[in-house]
Amino acid sequence: VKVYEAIARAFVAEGVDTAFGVMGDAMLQWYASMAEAGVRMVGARHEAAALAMADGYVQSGGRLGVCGLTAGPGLAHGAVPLVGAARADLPLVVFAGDLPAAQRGNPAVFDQRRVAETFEAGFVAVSSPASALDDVHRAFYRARMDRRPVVLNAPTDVQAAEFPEPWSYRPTNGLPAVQRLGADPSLRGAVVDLIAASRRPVIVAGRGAMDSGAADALLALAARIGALVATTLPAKGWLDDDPFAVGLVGPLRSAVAEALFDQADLVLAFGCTLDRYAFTEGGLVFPEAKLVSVNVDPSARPPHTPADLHLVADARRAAREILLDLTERGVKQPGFRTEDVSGRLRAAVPSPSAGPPSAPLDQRDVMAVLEPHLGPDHEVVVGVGHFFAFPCTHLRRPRGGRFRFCYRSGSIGYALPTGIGCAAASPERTVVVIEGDGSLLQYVAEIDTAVRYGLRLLVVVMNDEALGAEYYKLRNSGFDPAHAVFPTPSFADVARAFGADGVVVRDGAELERALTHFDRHGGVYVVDVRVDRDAMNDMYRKFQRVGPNQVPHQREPSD
Ligand SMILES: Cc1ncc(C[n+]2csc(CCOP(=O)(O)OP(=O)(O)O)c2C)c(N)n1
Repeated sequence: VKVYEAIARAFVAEGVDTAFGVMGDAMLQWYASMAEAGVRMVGARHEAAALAMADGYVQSGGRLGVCGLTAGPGLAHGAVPLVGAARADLPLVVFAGDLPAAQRGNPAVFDQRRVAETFEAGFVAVSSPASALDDVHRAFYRARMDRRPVVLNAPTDVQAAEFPEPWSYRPTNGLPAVQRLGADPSLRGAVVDLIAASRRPVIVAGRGAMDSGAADALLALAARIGALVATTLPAKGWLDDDPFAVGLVGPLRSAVAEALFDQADLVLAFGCTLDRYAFTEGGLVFPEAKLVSVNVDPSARPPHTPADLHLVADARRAAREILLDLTERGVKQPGFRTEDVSGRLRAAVPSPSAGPPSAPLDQRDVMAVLEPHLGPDHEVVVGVGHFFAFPCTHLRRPRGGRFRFCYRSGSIGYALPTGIGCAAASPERTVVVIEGDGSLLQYVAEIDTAVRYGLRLLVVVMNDEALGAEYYKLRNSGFDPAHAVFPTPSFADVARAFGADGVVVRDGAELERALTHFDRHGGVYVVDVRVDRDAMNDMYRKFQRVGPNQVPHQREPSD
């Protein structure tokens, strides 16, 4: 048995049944050994896309992801989604074939350790045939326990050596993923004091709270202390059933939330990294409030927003324990939960997009037509660009369904591959990718991958025939925005060329017909929606100080 086969067997022992990658000299025997051991190998067309697929697979399936990349340009191509996965705390093992040191001068020799370090991933080298399984074990252990991508560097000379039998491997997949750390009781006491002294508290829940299953605990706590309930973007819509839910924090917060947040005197942030987008971008979100952070791992990335108190604890456990403390001390207060606030949240907010859908479509209207097509089995993957704000502000999360975002490296282009990873992880669901035209063209070849693996995938292209983000920024800085206008091909033709299907739509009725077609027929379907290039999103309006906040309050999702 060669070392690459022994390693592939260890991956299988770790419970890996699907992996993503692009083959190359430095890892093709491992790739083939994985396939022959029964692993579904999803061969992408580009390494960055392969890694983004693994990211989507982890996000959607909640399981560790695996990606195999070759030496030199292989891993380097994957660098940007690697940093995205690192910042999203995703457990991933990247099998990175490498050339032996003796091959210096070969163009495919890149320093993989430095790539991993620069792009914030862990690094484990397979240093000898005898240590190979220990090295694999270390990579999986660190990926799972640190919740981060780990580059498993495997030089070809070590891979091709005979494995010194016997093969014996103790997998890490039985390790408990969630450990419910409790908070230090005296610090908890300090939080209870802050709550008792507060009049207008807000609970902000992030992805960590969602992962810990803290919904009931947080809503019970919020009810007792009279808190408004808000979420960060990754948890968008998660708690919207609560009558005092006010939607997102950050620059996409609604007008009514913004006015209420201005009055908040205490924020309890559960499972949030306190990043700049959620709390400070576009002006302080909670200008008057004390801030308490509850997070299992406060050291992963230092918070951008300073908190007054950090509880190192699991969100669900901490919320329950704080609630018990409050009950014991007899603290119960109306806080923000008054008739007045309730009335403001129930008041209808007129949609700023006017009248019947007409060409070119306003992106808000696209969301309105799309929303009734989404149900509990839908996962909506949103890319990066000017269009990004529209699903955030004008599309509600389907009850039970999910949003997935791919903004953590700041890169455009990853919604399609991330969606492919989601679809591979969760074939029982329907993945809807919302992507810009410029972004989609970066990894458009992955339509081929989606077709080859027979996925069910709807791609909604918000096609303004421009790099819309740049279009507005050029205009704002006094340049001709036409520099950012790029006519596109018909994405319906592009889809058909890859063996998928698609349609170009220019008004609401055509969009409705296209979505109904996909609901009935499935497959990989690309809807090229021609949208109004000049309808600015609310985030840009905010950053460019164009009039008052018009983001509507999104009430609980429809059934
Ligand atoms: C890799 C990368 N290149 C460039 C950018 C800068 N950028 C941000 S948004 C954007 C426009 C994307 O265009 P499109 O996908 O059509 O969406 P739109 O902004 O038009 O809605 C660009 C080029 C980036 N974020 N990442």
